Amino acid sequence: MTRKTTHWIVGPGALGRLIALRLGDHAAITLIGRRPLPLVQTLITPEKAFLTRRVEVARIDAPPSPPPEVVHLTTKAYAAEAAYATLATRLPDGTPLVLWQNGFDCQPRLTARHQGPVLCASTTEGAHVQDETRVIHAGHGHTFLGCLDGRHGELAERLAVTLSAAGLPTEAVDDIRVRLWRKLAVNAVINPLVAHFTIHNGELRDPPFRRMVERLIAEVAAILAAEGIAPPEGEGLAGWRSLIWQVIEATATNRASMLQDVQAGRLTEHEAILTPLLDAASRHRLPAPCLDGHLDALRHRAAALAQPPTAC
Ligand code: KPL
Repeated sequence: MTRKTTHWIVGPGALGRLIALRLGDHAAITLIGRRPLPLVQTLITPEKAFLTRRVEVARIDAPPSPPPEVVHLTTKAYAAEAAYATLATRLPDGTPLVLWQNGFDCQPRLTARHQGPVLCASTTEGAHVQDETRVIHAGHGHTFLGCLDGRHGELAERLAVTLSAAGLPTEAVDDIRVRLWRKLAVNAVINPLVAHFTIHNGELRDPPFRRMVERLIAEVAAILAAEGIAPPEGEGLAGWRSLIWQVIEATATNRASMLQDVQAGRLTEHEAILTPLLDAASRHRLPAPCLDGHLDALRHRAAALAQPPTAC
């Protein structure tokens, strides 16, 4: 019998648990978080099947030994560097690290900081947590995997095979930076609007929101053109319009991740998604008033969340 490789999955939110439960039959998995989770976890598949598995769980300040062969960091973008800092001293040099964060913020810093190969993942798998023991895999997606500087192609290929065999179709790519920016573009247009207006993605097609979507696409397209990032199909503004309206159509009934975060009273990933665009806008002296307004509003909300409630 071939020995299973050991994967640590750090960040037991929806994505982390989805990966853990899918990978569980193909690798030895430990799910690592700030607090212990119940050992028996269930994944409800898009086909409504129940996949129940016993998983190894551990606290991030007391990870198990021996060390893993691969670490998947699946925390929200804003928590990734703190989680990494807690773990880093326990990882032997050379341990491969896979970053599953949205946006384009912590990835270059963690790539520079980690003493070993770092791959970034960009995924359209949709999952949300139902409770402490159940996670819903809402829709099948596709994952791209690659290193920001184009190295470690063989490792990316190997992990893509493992993830694909586990039911998470994954492709190793040598342009992950472009893939991350494309997802960021989609998220920057859809997420702040649906979170602000508390609407499903499909409602963005309706008259009052359509114009707002178009204005955001125009800002994002100009910034990405200046950064040399092309849309997957078509060119310039037309290509970005086609991509973003396709995603809105395909995810019409979704409650986007940022809306889910707002409704659950959690911090949102606005910094990882909007700040890289606005930094690029200011580097290229491009106006981005709509993106700027959304970042401002989301920062105000984050600041209010951080305040202790006042007695009244
Ligand atoms: O990725 C998403 C998210 O919810 O963050 C989109 C594409 C907006 C789908 O809801």
